[in-house]
Amino acid sequence: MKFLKHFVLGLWTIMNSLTAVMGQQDKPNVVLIYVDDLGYGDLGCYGAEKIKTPHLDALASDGIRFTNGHATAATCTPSRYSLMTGNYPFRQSGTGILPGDAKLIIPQDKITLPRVFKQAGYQTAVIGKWHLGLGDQVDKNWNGSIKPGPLEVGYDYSFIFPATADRVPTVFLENHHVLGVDKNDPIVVSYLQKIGHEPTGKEHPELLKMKNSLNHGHDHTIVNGIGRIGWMSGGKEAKWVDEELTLTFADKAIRFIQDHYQQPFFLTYNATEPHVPRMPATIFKGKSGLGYRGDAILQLDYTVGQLVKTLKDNQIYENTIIIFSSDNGPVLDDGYDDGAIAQLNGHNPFGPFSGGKYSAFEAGTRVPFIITWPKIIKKGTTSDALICQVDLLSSFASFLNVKYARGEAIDSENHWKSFMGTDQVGRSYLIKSSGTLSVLKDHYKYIKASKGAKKNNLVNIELGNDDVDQLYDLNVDKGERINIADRHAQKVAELKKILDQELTK
Ligand code: NG6
Ligand code: CA
Repeated sequence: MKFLKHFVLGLWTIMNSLTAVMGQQDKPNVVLIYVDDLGYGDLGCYGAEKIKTPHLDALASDGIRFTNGHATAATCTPSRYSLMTGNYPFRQSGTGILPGDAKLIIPQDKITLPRVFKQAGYQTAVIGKWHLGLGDQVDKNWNGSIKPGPLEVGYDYSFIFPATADRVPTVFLENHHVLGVDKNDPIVVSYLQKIGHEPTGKEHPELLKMKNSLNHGHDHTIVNGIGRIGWMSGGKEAKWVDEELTLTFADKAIRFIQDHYQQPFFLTYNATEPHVPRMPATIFKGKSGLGYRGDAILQLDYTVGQLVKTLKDNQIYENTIIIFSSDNGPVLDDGYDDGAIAQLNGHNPFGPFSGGKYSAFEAGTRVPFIITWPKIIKKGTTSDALICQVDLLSSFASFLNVKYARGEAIDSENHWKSFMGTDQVGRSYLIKSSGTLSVLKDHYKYIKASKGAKKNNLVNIELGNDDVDQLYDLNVDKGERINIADRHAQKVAELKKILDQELTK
């Protein structure tokens, strides 16, 4: 009897651990490729004809191409904030575009997207652009241990740059440390005044290999022949070479996949293309015929091809979910004279939409959105479901059976079925933040009246602001040209009410 009991107990334990192991093995890997300033119309699979993106087009034909996929905001930091926390950016102040020395804005004690995966037993890594702040204060020692950062909000490994490619410090951080720190040449950063003796773009424009656009700024410390926003001194060995940025990130990502192919992993690959300064690797320079912006997109496409190839080479492509999207819409001149306008050659990064980066109009937030999972998702489909990056957190939590406290990630909804292509509806509505707030519901778009500027003249983009309420019917007016608010007072009232309710949550 005693023997039987032991035998049964033993068998039960073995069975349990076997299912646990099987469970882990069955869990799909997840690679989130989150890119910077790529427009709805920038990819072949979204209608671009002047630019060739074969690897991204192949990805789209291997899964679902979404036509109604959104970031929550029209700039980087707020969109990334939502992706990470599952909250709209308007709920927390200080979520606008951050300087390069900002402190971390992601709460450390709440659920985050990478924490969902960690709690489900995944290995998690972020590689690429961060732009969510580092440390607990602005004033920090860049030569020591810098935390909190990605590791304190859910990643097991990070290889990042702090903010944007056009902001100092232009250095890589691996986990808590800047790479290439030299105690005899300490890195000092300031966003208040010039420090050190490095030349600036303002004083020495003759040293620039790429000119700044007039009045944008980007004329502080020169690094690698490019003027940046902010001042930096020291760190000669630590400063990156722009032409090597993507090769460096791609190399780290490929290694991460190779090292973790036997266990489930969540890799966030935050590409920097086609954000300024566009300075692709030499092999891509001049390749697109559209200037460095086009070349940067070719480089991005190539990198995606390399990541997919690595997954295939390790026989894990079939059971890997790849999510591809952009943090905000496109801009041509965002601070440097890089040929984006002069060599546009008829390319239309904005697709059928108005506005662009910084704008409340659709091109600001409606972005390419592709999901593949060869084992499960039907190949070559298109979905018009209303989906948003803020929902990845709740959807993966539900899929992986991860629980989090009520009151956290309050804007993140479970739209797993839409992400998997089995539901064609998606959200009932979405709030977007870009200066003013807007509500997207069915085919209607409401933009709240605002005193903000109508146009950002520096970048030549309409911001979508107006001092009266705007309502557009996107079914017939994707370009948001004909304001029908006056004729549809009831619709305006309905969407306004939704917004008011959201604002008091
Ligand atoms: C803006 C910069 C722009 C870009 C952007 C951040 C000026 C005039 N323009 O303030 O060049 O760096 O910030 O882009 O300073 S984002 O994609 O990271 O949001
Ligand atoms: Ca961006």
